[in-house]
Amino acid sequence: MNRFIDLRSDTVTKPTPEMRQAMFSAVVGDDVFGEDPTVNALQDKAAQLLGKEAALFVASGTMANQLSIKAHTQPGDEVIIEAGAHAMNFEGGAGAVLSGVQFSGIPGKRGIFEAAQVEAAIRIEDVHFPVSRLVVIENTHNRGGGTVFPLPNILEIRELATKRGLRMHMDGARLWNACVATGISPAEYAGPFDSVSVCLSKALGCPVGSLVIGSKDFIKRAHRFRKMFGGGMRQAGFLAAAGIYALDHHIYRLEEDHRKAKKLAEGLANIKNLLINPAEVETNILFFDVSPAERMAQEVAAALREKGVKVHPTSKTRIRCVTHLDVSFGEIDRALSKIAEVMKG
Ligand code: TLP
Repeated sequence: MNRFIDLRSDTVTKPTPEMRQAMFSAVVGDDVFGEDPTVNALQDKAAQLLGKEAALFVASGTMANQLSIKAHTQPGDEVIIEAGAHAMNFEGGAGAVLSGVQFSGIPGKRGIFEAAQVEAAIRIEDVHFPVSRLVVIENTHNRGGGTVFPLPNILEIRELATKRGLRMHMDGARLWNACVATGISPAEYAGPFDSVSVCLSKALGCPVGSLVIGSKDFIKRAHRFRKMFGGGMRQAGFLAAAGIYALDHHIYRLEEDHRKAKKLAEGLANIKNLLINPAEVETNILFFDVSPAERMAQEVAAALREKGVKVHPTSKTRIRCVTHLDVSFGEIDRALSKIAEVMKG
């Protein structure tokens, strides 16, 4: 059988031969001593790209988010975040364990919320309440369906946050997709935030790596917590070299992944007994629902796997597909015909 068409996530992308070459020839040193020139170059490049003072290379998107939460808050603080956000739901309860914070999840429309909702969630000064400290925005929003957070909303939320003394963090695991979809630069998107996390390991082909980006003082605090969380790496330049290569060569091509997702969505819309609105597909993530067929997502995913297509069931009836570097337009066609076969029963 041919290799699997893997639509579970854009995290499955593998380094290209050129990226492997860049990794192979990286000049490295001990980053815990601050002496890895390739890590330093990646951090400088990322900070510059996002228009901030400094950046810190970390092992994962989870670590980037949780270090940011830790660096912005005190135990007992409350973090205002969208109810389906990754940092609240899919990071193993880390906010509670590592930072002692609680989350106030506000319902978004496919992950997007408004300043008025943040305002309603801010606690008044009273000993009974936790202290509202941080607003987290996920852009693009994973469970929302790869939705782009509109910049005007962000600017309104920033104005409110400044007035009410709140900090702002962006979970930009897929910020690159938002930038390519809108033409808004990473620096423009990052401007209103006190900190941003970005990932290199999603859709860009890197084996490992994320960055936390912010002011020099913030990064100094995050660096201390990275040490505490056990995340200091030594000759991490081999990984950072992949990141530099990805930032230079793999961002502009995300536009192709977005076209693949649209094509997949439009094809799915033609399959009976399956729910999807292709107009809602903004980037590389889409969800479809198999409830009209009275099928369970797990069972559909298992049947698809038998036919060489991997997808990600995310609830009883919802399935996620993500397009990326390692899936071609031809494979999208093949996946569509397999999905049609499986949905016929
Ligand atoms: N998301 C992964 C898995 O957790 C499911 C995926 O396949 O989408 N923020 C956002 C918005 C994310 O989507 C993810 C990863 C993370 C943070 C965490 O990144 P990692 O996996 O590097 O810790």
